[in-house]
Amino acid sequence: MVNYRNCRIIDTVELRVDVVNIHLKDKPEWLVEKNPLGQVPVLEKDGELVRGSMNIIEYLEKHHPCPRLFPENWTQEQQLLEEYDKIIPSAIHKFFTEPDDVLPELWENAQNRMEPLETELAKRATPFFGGEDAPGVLDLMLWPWMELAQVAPKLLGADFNHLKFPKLGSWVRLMESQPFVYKTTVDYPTLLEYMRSYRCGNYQYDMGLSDHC
Ligand SMILES: N[C@@H](CCC(=O)N[C@@H](CS)C(=O)NCC(=O)O)C(=O)O
Repeated sequence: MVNYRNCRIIDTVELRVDVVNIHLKDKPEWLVEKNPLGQVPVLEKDGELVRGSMNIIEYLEKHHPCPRLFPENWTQEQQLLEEYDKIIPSAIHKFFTEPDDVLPELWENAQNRMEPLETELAKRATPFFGGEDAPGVLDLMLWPWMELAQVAPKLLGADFNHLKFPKLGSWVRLMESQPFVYKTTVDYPTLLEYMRSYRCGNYQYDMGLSDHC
């Protein structure tokens, strides 16, 4: 039982998993047996339960060390990820729930929160957060939020601002072209439709799932 974020990691590690998608507004009773918090993701392997996306990545790194997910400077990267996790997801989540009239303000706020990502990419001077050639764990963990950030501004008739975020914009294009992304991703129009339906209280958790995990 995995979620959106971990699907990309699992595809990168090239593991075979049986994915059980959960309707989070109509959860099966057995979910709390797997995770008392009633949350996804949970990975179950030979009776062992691993809960939470970071714990799952650590588990995969330990049991499937090839390809290596964690860079040498993982502690430093982890701090950065924790920092981003405090500001980016909460800004994006609001687009699912907040009324139309506050959307422009929300987008302004979300863009402000993305500025550290642009600065970090400029500082690193590499196409990926993980370096020159391939995405690292930071790229993988940030992507789901940045993917939603491509769609969220469309709710207010705007677009992701590539002029304001040139490095992040190039990174988005590069990430879109990664096989593990397009193999596990729902296309932007479907994602937008999902966001719109969620905003109306119509929770379409199965939307776009036929070809993806
Ligand atoms: N920090 C946790 C967050 C887990 C989480 O918030 N999961 C959400 C879905 S992305 C969930 O299960 N929400 C349903 C609920 O809380 O009832 C992680 O990264 O695994």
